[in-house]
Amino acid sequence: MSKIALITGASAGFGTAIARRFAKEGWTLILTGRRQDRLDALVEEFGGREKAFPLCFDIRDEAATRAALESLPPAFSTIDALINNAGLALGTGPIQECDLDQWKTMIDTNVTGLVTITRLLIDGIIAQGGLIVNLSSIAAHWPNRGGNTYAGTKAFVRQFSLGLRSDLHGTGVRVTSIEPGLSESEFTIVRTGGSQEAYDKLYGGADALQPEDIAETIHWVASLPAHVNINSIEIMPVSQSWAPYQVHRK
Ligand code: 8X3
Repeated sequence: MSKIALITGASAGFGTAIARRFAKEGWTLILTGRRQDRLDALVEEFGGREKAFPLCFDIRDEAATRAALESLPPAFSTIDALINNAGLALGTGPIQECDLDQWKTMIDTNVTGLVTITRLLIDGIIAQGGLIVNLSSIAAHWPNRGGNTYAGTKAFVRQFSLGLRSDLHGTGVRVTSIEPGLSESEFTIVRTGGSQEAYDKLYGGADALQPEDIAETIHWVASLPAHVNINSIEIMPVSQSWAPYQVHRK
């Protein structure tokens, strides 16, 4: 019987690429997201509802998350891998210019949504001796201007992942924090409120990471022998590195 992976945020970017990579290796998938049409198209692509099951809900909504998981058919009830990919960045400005509602949306999605679905699925994952992969970011380690709340949510994701490992000691469950840098996906369009100009400015000539690079990494993590746990992986495109400290002079 093929293994089952639940991928959150499967309707775009990293999530879609991860779904395609796992489907290629014969995994059965549960695809979550907010856009039913995109989920349905993926289900079709992967061979119909025996291979992939769509769950359309907003991960910020606990009741909707519970109801969606409870609606899973029996054939999809044993989840071997939870890929917590759903998340977003909103805004690039400094703290004194930020919109508080955007911050709350990031916290509700990247932090509250992630811990909620993890808590709801953890007993099943333990029973399967399964795997949890959480999408963090290089922003979890390296402060950058305009990162503020987004970076904070991703630092949470990394530390939550390491904490899960400690708590799940002895269960056989594996947990990995994936920490990508500059990556080309819908992420930036969302972050900049749909600005193609900002997208082109960020990615032009950068040869950024592609969703397929992240999907390949996560599939590698999942395919390692059961006794191997990758705690965290920080990944940048070759074109990205660090800058010096900034000093404000009078
Ligand atoms: C975002 C990473 O490099 O775009 O998670 O700031 S970067």
